[in-house]
Amino acid sequence: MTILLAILLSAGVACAQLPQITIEAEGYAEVTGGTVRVLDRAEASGGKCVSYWEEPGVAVTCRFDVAQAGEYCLTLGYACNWPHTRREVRVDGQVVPGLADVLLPATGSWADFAMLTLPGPDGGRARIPLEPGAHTLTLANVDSRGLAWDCALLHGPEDLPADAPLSNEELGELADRLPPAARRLLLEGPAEEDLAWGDVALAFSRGMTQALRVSDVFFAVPREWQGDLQWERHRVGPIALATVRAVPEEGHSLAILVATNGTSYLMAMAGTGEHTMAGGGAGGLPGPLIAWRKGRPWRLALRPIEDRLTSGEIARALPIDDLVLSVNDYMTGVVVDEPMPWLSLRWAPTVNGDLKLAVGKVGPALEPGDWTVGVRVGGEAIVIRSSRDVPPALARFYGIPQFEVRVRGDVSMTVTTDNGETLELPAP
Ligand SMILES: [Ca+2]
Repeated sequence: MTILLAILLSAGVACAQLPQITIEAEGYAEVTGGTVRVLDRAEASGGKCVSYWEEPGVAVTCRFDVAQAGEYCLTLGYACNWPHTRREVRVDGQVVPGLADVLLPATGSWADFAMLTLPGPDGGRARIPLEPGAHTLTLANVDSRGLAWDCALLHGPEDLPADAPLSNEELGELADRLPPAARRLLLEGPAEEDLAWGDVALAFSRGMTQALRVSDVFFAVPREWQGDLQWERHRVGPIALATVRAVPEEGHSLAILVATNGTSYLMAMAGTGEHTMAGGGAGGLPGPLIAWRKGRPWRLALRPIEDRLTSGEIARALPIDDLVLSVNDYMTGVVVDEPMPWLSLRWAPTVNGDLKLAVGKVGPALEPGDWTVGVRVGGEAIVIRSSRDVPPALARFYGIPQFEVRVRGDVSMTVTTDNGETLELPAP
């Protein structure tokens, strides 16, 4: 899927999407300063890569053609079993400013090929201005270490073949496309009106979750959600709770329970009718996804996640950096193109009569130990609140249907209705 992320290149000037140019290292035109060997590698693009060029100064030059003028980003495909290696990057024989000594981190083994978008001097990505016509790309060995060079991609900034470091300007432009609450959390951190505790911060707008930051990973909902929404905050033991209730459409109701112990995040959704989560899906945790690495923001490439989801490799858990998103049923993922690209993860709720429940978790684990909340259903509205507020006996006396929701430390859940019906949600 084409990712139409129209990041502005410079103030007030929108960049037309640039075509992606693929250069296979094994199709090189010239090798100087030494020799290389072309290896067959099934994991590599085109099934081949260039390797065995440990001598200092050996340089591999490839030819490529540009059809459309523009400032291109450069992504290298390679494998490296050293802790890292270094290469000088030249275009048309000239060293690209900032790319005289590019660090290529280890990929795990000589057979593990990875993509790296080369960083630029502003903290973002390197930009290489190219005019239409024939050009050359050269990689030169500057540290006497090996490199299995597979390919190079020249592409516009809207393309994300790999995770990309963002400059402060790019981060600001991305934030400007988010709702105000999400923008604030991204750029300024949690505010007083957010649910914030430890590594977890949630920003709400009109009661709806708009953004989530867990440790160094940021999620955001890129659109406002309409509806009559209310939310409250509680504490149950070591767990902070935020509850949201809504009537998104006539005849439907929705409740969302957000729980955090400061390092993990749990979201449980209960609803009637078609709606159990904003966006129309059974459950979701939308993007865009940004992770801070060594204090710098990186835009996470959506394509690999999407491929993994659609290929069935992702069943109930998705690692994002050092965090894990897990749900109570199988996930699906789609990249939604409007109004800006975002990744929507969805999973099926467990159904019992008219009540639907789904639970998802971000983080390694919630603090061990049981805790309990009550779910009160009054008319079309569902209220999740601390069970201590409405004792079951009192609820029965007033004829208020009630659900007891027990969320265990492993994030499995049991929902018991006042009729004694029990609904089990396995741990994600
Ligand atoms: Ca190749």
